[in-house]
Formats: sequence, C-alpha cells, structure tokens
Amino acid sequence: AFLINVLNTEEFRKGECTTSFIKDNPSLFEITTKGDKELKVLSYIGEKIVNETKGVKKDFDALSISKPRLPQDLSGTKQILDSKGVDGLIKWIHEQDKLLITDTTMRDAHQSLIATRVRTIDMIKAAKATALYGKDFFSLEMWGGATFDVAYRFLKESPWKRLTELRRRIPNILFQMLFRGSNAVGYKNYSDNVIKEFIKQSADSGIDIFRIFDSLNWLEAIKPSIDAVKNVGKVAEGTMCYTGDILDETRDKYTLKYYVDLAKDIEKSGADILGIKDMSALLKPYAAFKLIKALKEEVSIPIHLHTHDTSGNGVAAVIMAAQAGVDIIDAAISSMSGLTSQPSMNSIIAALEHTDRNTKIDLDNLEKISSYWASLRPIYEHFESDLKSGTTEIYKYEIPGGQYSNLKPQVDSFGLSDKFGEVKTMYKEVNEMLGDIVKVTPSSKMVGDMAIFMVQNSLTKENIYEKGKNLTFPDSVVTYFSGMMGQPEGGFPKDLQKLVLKDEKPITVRPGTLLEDEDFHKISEHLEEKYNYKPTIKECLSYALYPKVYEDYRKTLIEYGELSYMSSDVFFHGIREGETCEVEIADGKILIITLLEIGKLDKEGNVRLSFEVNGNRRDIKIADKN
Ligand code: 3PY
Ligand code: ZN
Repeated sequence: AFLINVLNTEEFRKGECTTSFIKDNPSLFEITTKGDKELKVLSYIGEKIVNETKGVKKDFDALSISKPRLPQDLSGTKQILDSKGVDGLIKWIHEQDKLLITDTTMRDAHQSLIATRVRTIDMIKAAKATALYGKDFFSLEMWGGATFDVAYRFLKESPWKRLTELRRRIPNILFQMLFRGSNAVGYKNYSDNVIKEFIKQSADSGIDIFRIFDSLNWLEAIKPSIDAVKNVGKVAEGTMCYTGDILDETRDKYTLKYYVDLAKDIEKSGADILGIKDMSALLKPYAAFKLIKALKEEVSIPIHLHTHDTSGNGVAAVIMAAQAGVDIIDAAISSMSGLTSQPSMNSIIAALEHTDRNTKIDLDNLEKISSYWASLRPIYEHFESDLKSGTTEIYKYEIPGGQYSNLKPQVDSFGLSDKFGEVKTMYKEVNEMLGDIVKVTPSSKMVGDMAIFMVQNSLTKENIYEKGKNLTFPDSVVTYFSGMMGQPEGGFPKDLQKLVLKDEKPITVRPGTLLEDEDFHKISEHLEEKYNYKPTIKECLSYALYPKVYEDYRKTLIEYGELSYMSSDVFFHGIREGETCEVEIADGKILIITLLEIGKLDKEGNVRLSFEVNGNRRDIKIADKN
C-alpha cells in the first residue's frame, strides 16, 4: 500500500523526486485498505487522542495477577448444583453453619463504584485466581443489572461473550445474575417471550442463580421470571427490595409485617431462595437482626442478603444478619468494597473467624485478588464519584448505590452542576409526592429523572399542578404513570397521574399480558440485511432489549473492529507520544503500535498522527471535533 501511494504521487510519476521526497510527503504513510483491521485500531486510538486525551496519559501499572493452573478436582457449589440439582443445593445450604458469601466484585461493586465500566478483559485476568482463591465462595454475582446495557453502550463489547469467557475459566463457583423481573436487564417491561428466552439463553451460557426483583416489589411482575427459571432447572432467587426503616415506628408503609407477608408470598410463588435487596443501604444493623430473625421464623427457604455500604454501616448490618441466622450474604473483595459498593468481604470474614459463622475462607489468598483489583482502579479513576467517606445522608435520600454515584454526572450533563444538593432534596420530595415508593432500577431512575426535571423547570410540589399542565414530562415518568413499569404499593397519586398522562389512560394489569410477542425471526432478518451477518438468538435478544444501543454497537464494530482485546489503559486513555502498546486483534494477531508524533491541526481541521505498527510507519488523519 505504501508503494501504491508512492506510485500515485505526481512528483514520483514525473521523476522529480529529491532526497527529501519521503519527508515532504507524509501522506505516503496514509495507508487505507478496506476492512483493514490495523487501520480500525489506529482510528480508535487516534479518535481517543485527538478528541479526548490530547496525548496526555498517566503512568498505569496494573498488577498482573497470577493465573494459577486449576487442579483437576477443583470443585465447589457449581458441582453441587450440577450433580444434585436445585433441591440438593438448597439442602446443602441448610446444612451449613458457616455464613455463605456471594462475591459481587464483577457486577454490583463496579456498577456502584465506577459506573459499571469494568471491561471483560480485566475480569478474565482475575478469573482463574478467583476460581482458585475463591473456591469456597457460594457464588459470584458477575452479570446482569446494568452490566448488560453498559457492556454494549459504553464498552463496545458483548455481555454474552463475557459470560461464556468467565464460565470457561471458573468451572467451580455458581454464577449469579441480577434480573429485573419483567424489565429483564432493561428499563421497561418486555414481552413475556423475551423474558423467557433471555432466561433460557443466560442459563445455557452459564448463569445458575437468577436474583429476580421488581422495582416496585410487585410480585405479579416477578412470578413469570420465577416460572421461567424453574423451567430451565436453575435457581430462582425471588427477591424483595428493602426500603424505609422497620425500626422507625412512625413509618407505617414498609413495616416488618409488610416484608414478612411479601416474603411468604415469594416463597409461595416457587422461589428456591429468598433474596433481600437493600440497594440503598437503608437496612440498619439492628433492623437487619430484627428482619432476618422474623423471616427465619416465617419462611423455610434459605435467605440471601444483599446490602451496600453507603452509610458506613454495611459490615455491621451483615454481622447482625449473620447473628440472626441469614444463610448467604453479598460482599465485595476489599479493594472494590465500601462506600456505594458492598461491604468488604475481607472485613466480614475476619470478623467471623473463631465464631460459629466462620466462613473458612482464606484471607491471605483473598488479598492476592484484592491487590489486583486495587492496581486496576487507577485506570478507571475517571469514573469514580466524589464520595470519599460513608454518608448517613443516604438514610434521608434513599438513593440506590449505583444511582448515587451516577447521579452527579447525570445532573452535570443537564448543566445543573451547582444544583446537586437541590436535586438530592428533590429526589426525596418526589418520593413523597409519589406516595413513598420502592426506588430501584428502573423506578429509581424515574424518580431521579423527575427530580432533575423539577429542578430544571423550577417546579415545586405546590406549583407543579399549575405549571406542569403544559409540560411534557420525561419518558420514564410517563412510562411509570401509565402503568408500564407495574403497579406500586398503595397505587398512584391520581392528581399527579392525570397531570403527567394528560389524556392517556393508564393500565392496571401486568404489561406483559398486553404486549405482543417479539418476533425474533423478523429481528434476525433485519440485522442480517442491515449488517450483513447472521445474528445468533442471543444477539436478537440484545436487539429486542435495546434496539438502538445494539445497532450502535454493531456500527462501532464496523468502524473500529473488535475492541474487547485492547488493554484498558489504551481503551480509555489512548497512548502518548513515544509510547508503545500491544493490541491484540480478534484473530489473535498482535499489533505492536508506537505513537511517533501527534501533528498540528491542519487547515481542514484534521490532525495527522504518525504511528509505527509492527515496524512499519503508518499515518492517519483524524478530524478534531473540539
Ligand atoms: C440494578 O438493577 O442494576 C441494580 O443494581 C439495582 O440496585
Ligand atoms: Zn446492589
């Protein structure tokens, strides 16, 4: 290609080349061939540099973690499920005195601390060490929730591939996912055939336990997912979300009785495990004791507690729950724990040593995994929130961990940077206006959207009925009031519903009973025609969940190729002048890339970048969009 460029040069054709011919003609190195993987990689790195980093990059030295050879006989909870079935696993749980632990590091921990951005490649590096050093974990929550959407939307990688790659390397620990009931891993209710097929495909790819919740604690929306999980022979963790404060007798909506009744209904619906999802870290230590004690008396399936550490009381809540007899708890590896994430697994393990709930997990081994994650965090630092210490403010605002760390950037993106405090106060007020609802994805997002909308439009709970008449409310708010997110405990406030919906009539049944089945065949044809490839059923499902996000991902693949093998320091920060990096392209081929020079902005608004790739000079031009 270089020769073709030379041959096409006028000076060369006229035989007028001088010794400075190459130096005077940098465009000779602009080598473009269609479908060129190398060019795609350079374009990605070039875009990063010209339009984001300007070549400025810190030194990152993420630790390489040992990739131990796994012993042939390595066996854990996965083998119990596979050999004894769901009932055998549940029996085994009941027989344990030790507190069982779910490691959330690869899902909720990074969702809550660093905006869900941890890439598959970084999880793969820790996979074998996790299999070995975490061999006594009950499960790994490593999929679902926001990770599915973010993988496509921001990381430009396939969440399905993440699941299969991790499953291949971690054969011994149960895999667990967070499933939003009828909202699947999305933000609205989907057709029943999408829910069923998603569960089937996830189970086929390696998910063993489905933690199923509904963002309004509406059991109707949870039941079809429990049935679908049972149909594929996996473990259904029917889950209730915790809100309010059962210790506060002045609050009479979400009382101990409310939770005990709901738990019994979840058990009756066929759930194998009862999940308690304390997404906003509101379950105070003594409330945890009281709740678990009562539930242990009233339900017979094992109880699995999920909490966050936003208030700083997370470890205490878990220890009190352990004291009251909880079977399984969620925690994150210490360097990925605390604040909006889960409480520290290492601290919990240490606290329980020499007690009858001793977890028997080796802390020195865990430290090796923890050091790896600690060394990785600087690469993701720009996604961290400003929160430096736990805050009891969370008891007032009731904002879920993941949303708390995301709300600030969302508020900033609306140009309301100086109004973060007002938005948080408004979040609380909106919750009151709605009649005190459960706030977790997607209902929490709706409350956040509404709070931002109110601050933006100077609305208050008094003036909204007058000022809001001619306003179009955010989509999520309209979806909520139309009943498409389900039915809240205590119903909708009628005045507000009328104001938001105007003439639209709300539904009162489960949306899935009204939605037509998704036509996967049609989706497949559409994708094949537009992108010239044969999609799998998994890819059709991804499209059914978020058509635009999925299509944008396909377009990125066309433009930049498969980026999932690129190391994260390059993916997020590009490279700087003089730096050499190795980039693996899909077929295992390695490109050794050095950035020789970042050129000046030319008259057309482009910047020339000169690289050396596997020993050959190659230049590209990137439009400066700033
Ligand atoms: C999710 O739904 O992604 C959550 O983690 C909610 O807490
Ligand atoms: Zn959570």
